[in-house]
Amino acid sequence: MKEQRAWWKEAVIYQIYPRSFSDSNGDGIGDIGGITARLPYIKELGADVIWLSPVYKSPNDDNGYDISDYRDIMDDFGSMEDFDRMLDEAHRLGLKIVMDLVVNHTSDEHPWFLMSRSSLENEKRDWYIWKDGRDGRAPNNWASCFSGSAWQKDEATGQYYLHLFSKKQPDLNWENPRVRDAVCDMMTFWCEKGIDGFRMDVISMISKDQAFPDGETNGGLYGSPTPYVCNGPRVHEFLREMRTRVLSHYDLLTVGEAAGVTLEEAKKYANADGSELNMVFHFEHVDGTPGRNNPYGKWTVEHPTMPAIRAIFNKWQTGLEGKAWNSLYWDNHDQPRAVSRFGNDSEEWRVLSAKMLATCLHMMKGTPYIYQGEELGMTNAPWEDISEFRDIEVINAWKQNVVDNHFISPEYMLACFNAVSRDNARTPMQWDDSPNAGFSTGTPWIKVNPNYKAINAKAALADPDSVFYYYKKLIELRRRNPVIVYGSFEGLLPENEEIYAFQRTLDGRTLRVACNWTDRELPCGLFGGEDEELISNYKTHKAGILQPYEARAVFIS
Ligand code: TEU
Ligand code: CA
Repeated sequence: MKEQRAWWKEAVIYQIYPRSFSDSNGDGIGDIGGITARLPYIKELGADVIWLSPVYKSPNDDNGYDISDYRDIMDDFGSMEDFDRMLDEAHRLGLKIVMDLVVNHTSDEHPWFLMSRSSLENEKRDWYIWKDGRDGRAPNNWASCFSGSAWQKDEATGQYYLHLFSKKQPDLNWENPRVRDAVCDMMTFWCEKGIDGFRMDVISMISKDQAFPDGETNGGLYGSPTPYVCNGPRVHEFLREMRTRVLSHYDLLTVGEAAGVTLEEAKKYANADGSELNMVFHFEHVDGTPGRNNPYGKWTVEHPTMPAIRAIFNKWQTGLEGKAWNSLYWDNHDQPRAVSRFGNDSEEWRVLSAKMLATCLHMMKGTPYIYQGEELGMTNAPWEDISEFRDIEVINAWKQNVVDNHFISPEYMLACFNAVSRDNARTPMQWDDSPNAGFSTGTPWIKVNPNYKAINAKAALADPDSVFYYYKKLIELRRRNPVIVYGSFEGLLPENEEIYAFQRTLDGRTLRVACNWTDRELPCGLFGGEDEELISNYKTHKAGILQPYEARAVFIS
């Protein structure tokens, strides 16, 4: 099976979370000026595309994922002129820019919602999802992803509106064709500016089961909306419409964030026939462990095991082969730091295990995403008190589970936040060892990880053995070796609990990859004397052995 070539299959994407990337004016908040100044750094790394988390006008209830004007820039980040300058400069350097498209919901401060909530008769009433209550309570039992009910009663009319995220993020009603018109117009506005693609926020959730049935509670306080909002009845119809009306007119990278997506659904979203999107992000390797029946939802302190992670990746690698395209990621702004979660962030093993994880992911089939700081091996932060957190998910979960319901002990809740909270990804980018890690001359909006004196970009750029240069090499190898992009995938050593191994084959040439996920030496018979090494995180090898966290990618003869 010959894969069709495409630039977005060959590319590597670097994700920027603007608030935490680089502050150019000393107000403690990262901004567009900061990004523009740092573009040469991304160029040096070798990434081809930047995915920008939202930079639109927003009251920042959820750091920009609550948009009040899709055609303007957030005051904290700068102006539209600043944006245009950044886009020009990126293009001049040969970097593409992919925008975050957040259209499952808007901010409650968006003029559309202000009109919609004003009266039952307003022409925009039907742009959002309004329902009468049931016996003085919410229309159904659905939980919001950010704790509490997914419904908020609005005093002006006495009806409830749906918000699958915070109550300042009301869900748009995609059943209404005027809403779809407005979204398409807005997307065209950005495409005409010359942007290079869209990462579509929770795009799997835009079509709701119109019966709005109660969800299963599993003994919890609220029911799960997942089966009624993820991969809903009309989602593929809506995306095909979007393709016809907007996407097909431009040469874009499109990636859907697809909470709740299954392999079968992904084959539709990312169909190789190009009818919907280029690829989707699935969540199985980041929230499939320790398992969906955790009474505390996502909150856990457990480390996922390699065999569990491998089973998930291998299923997606072989399942989409020739039918759809994978996206590959460990880290993003919603996840804890990969080296802390999947690797080993101790002083002894941090660098080796970060390189091992990078090898494992970048040698798989799909388009790799790197999240700011991942290329430095940045780690989770030590959180000592609830007051240090900024994420609405953490703040609401603490209130619901600890303060209001005594459902989770404060000690355990804090341990869970240390292990998996999103703020681990949102501490400022560590540029150098000067105050605030060189992120800002003011007071950062969120605390800086105290390990910045050792872990920072300046130190990495001065050290040829750094995690940074290892990522740079992985990206270069991808450019020179089509087998990394287009080769078929085959899992190896399926019974081995500690070595993740697989191989890729193209035009009769086979690249074999083996990664030791432990801090011990392990026997491994996958490599022989004649092999030609592509990359490894060790300079010397031991015959028949993988050293602690050793990763190797080797052409076999
Ligand atoms: O995330 C949606 C989503 O399903 C999860 O990543 C979710 O935020 C996380 O699992 C909570 O535990 C997207 C954005 O990436 C996220 O930052 C936003 O908060 C969310 O949508 C709402 O726009
Ligand atoms: Ca700033």
